[in-house]
Amino acid sequence: MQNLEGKIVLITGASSGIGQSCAIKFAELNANLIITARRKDRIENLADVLFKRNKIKVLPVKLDVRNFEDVKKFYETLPSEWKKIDILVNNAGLARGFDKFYDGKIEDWNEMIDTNIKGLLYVSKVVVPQMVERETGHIINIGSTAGHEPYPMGNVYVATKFAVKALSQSFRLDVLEKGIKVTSIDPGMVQTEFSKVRFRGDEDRASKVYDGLQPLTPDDVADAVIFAATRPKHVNINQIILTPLAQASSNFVYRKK
Ligand code: NDP
Ligand code: 8X3
Repeated sequence: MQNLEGKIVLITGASSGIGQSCAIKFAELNANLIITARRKDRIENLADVLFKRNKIKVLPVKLDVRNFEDVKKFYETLPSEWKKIDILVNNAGLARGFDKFYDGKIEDWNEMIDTNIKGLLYVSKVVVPQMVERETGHIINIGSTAGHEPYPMGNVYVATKFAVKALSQSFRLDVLEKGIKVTSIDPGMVQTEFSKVRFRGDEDRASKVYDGLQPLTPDDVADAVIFAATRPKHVNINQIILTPLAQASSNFVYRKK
């Protein structure tokens, strides 16, 4: 595996799930990490663990990706040795609610759109110009199988992940001539805090989502991220779609009774 020693990796949403697993795996490859999320205690604890375990530099920064002024300030106030970010993992995201669109809540829609689409754009807007200037870098967006095919009651979440797919493809076209890589990692069902967040803390309902099948783990997804991030300079992984064995697509899941 390629060593990423000296590279700077920024991961959004590193306090849990896929983002946290990515941080652990990038640290194992000796990259230096900027880890962000809103839950400061979690990213500070993770930073401590990774610093002690892997002897890398880790900068935990509290950041809500929905607020452009905060995102701008986050980048502007980074110590200069941290500004040359080599790999950006746009992972922060969430689903809220599971309703027919006509029963959906406006505040849920806004939260998903503001986080999954606008947050990804805001972070990319502040981080990518230095990649363009240096003519190097890699943007890795976490999409979803939901960005390929809608599922009933997925509506607005699905739309945000279709948007992520469109943005990944658009970013690729826009930065091609600058030698910057763009990858979309599109998982199916991964057991993280995702369903707990979607159902606002209802653990019972959240665990039922994975009844009768073995879901992906966050490490499975992080492995795909690391694969994309460690290809030779001339290779761009455009997209990886990975699902549990029991899930053929967004809509087709086999559950053992
Ligand atoms: P988790 O809920 O475990 O993690 C989500 C992460 O996003 C947390 O670290 C959370 O941090 C962060 N986050 C949410 N909102 C914000 C915000 N406004 N600002 C900054 N950070 C935020 O879920 P997953 O690990 O599963 O989700 C990660 C990504 O993977 C998401 O984009 C999701 O859509 C995608 N995905 C998940 C799948 C699944 O089945 N789990 C499948 C396909 C894609 P904090 O709350 O501390 O801010
Ligand atoms: C998140 C997973 O099952 O809602 O993208 O499509 S799912």
